[in-house]
Amino acid sequence: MLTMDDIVREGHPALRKPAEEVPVPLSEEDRQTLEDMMQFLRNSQDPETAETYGLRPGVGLAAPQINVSKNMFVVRFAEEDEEPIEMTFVNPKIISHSAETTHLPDGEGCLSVDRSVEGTVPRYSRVKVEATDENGHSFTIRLRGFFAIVFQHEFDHLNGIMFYDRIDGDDPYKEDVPPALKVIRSQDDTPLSF
Ligand code: SB7
Ligand code: NI
Repeated sequence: MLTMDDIVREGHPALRKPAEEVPVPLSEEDRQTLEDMMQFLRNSQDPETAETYGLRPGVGLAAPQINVSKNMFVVRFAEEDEEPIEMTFVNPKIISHSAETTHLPDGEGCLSVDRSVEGTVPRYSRVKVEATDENGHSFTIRLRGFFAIVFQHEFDHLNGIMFYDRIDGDDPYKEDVPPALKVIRSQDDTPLSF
């Protein structure tokens, strides 16, 4: 089982290195790594298990954070009174994003960062993503709200970007600056109907 000891912290080169494409179909080892990562999120979100093993709760985990330099991450979170959403993204690509930007009012944190960093982390409000799941099936999904923000935080890890890189050094609470993102098509400002 993965614990906080498996998570690399700021200063570790794995967090700054662009990750490698994952061969599809996934190897048994890569599938197991993803399962271990998802189990870490489940454990970290269970107050009792988190307390027992000293886990910080997390809604996402990217492979470079456990020193596996591969383009894959897992996300898990629950909206009030709903079953948690669990999703695995392998070789994700951002096809398009909204013009509109957003941010979390209380800023962001990271399991690889053992301090709080204040400031606005600009994110796109909506992203359209193409990726492969743990079974090697490709899918396209449009994300908005908190999910879109978490996706962009994890996607950044695959490119060696930390959330605080996106905070303006001179004006940490500056808003509405479009975040630089690698996009494979173009800007898509069509409203989403879901
Ligand atoms: C706040 C927290 C996260 C994403 C977006 C906003 C995830 C924190 C856990 N991670 O360090 C995952 O990379
Ligand atoms: Ni992080």
